[in-house]
Amino acid sequence: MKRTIGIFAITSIFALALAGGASAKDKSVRQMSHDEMIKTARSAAPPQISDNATIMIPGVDGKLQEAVKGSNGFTCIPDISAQERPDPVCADGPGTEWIMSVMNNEPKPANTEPGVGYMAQGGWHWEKDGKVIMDPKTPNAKRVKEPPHWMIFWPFSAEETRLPDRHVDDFGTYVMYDGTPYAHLMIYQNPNKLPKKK
Ligand SMILES: [Cu+2]
Repeated sequence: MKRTIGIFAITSIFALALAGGASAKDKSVRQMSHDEMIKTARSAAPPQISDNATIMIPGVDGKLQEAVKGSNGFTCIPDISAQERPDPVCADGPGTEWIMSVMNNEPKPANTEPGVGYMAQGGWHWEKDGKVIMDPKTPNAKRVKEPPHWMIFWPFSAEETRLPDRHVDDFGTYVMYDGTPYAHLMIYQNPNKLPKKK
């Protein structure tokens, strides 16, 4: 997951979409119906998690609001990066605190214990010199589409864990945003295709 541009950006993009009309090719969240947004949000995680999750979707003002009340402590959101292809996420309680901190541009995440998050449709991030960076406005930042993955939200250290601080091609497990309060573990394995437990 990348650092998002925040609620204000989502709001203004939403307004732009309304003014400019929808492109037929890519269906971003702002062009979706209420039900399509819910379906997209749920697609981030396996059904045993997303079926009973709380669903938050952007209202007309762009701000997230609860569309479905869940029962398992997970929350799913249809889009976090406001790109042309949505990147839905489902996360548990601490994971959702982490995501909300990113979206609100807080200096550090609010979760006090590790959280888990699923992005089975992949996500977006920005890189410079091979390393993932938090600010998409960094000069010469390159946008990268992430494959399906899941995450553990805790400030892992690449040095202490001996894990890399960047991905190789579309594979690997690595510490994203290493050395920052938003460091977290990225696991490039499709959470919707995990082997069944025996
Ligand atoms: Cu990430």
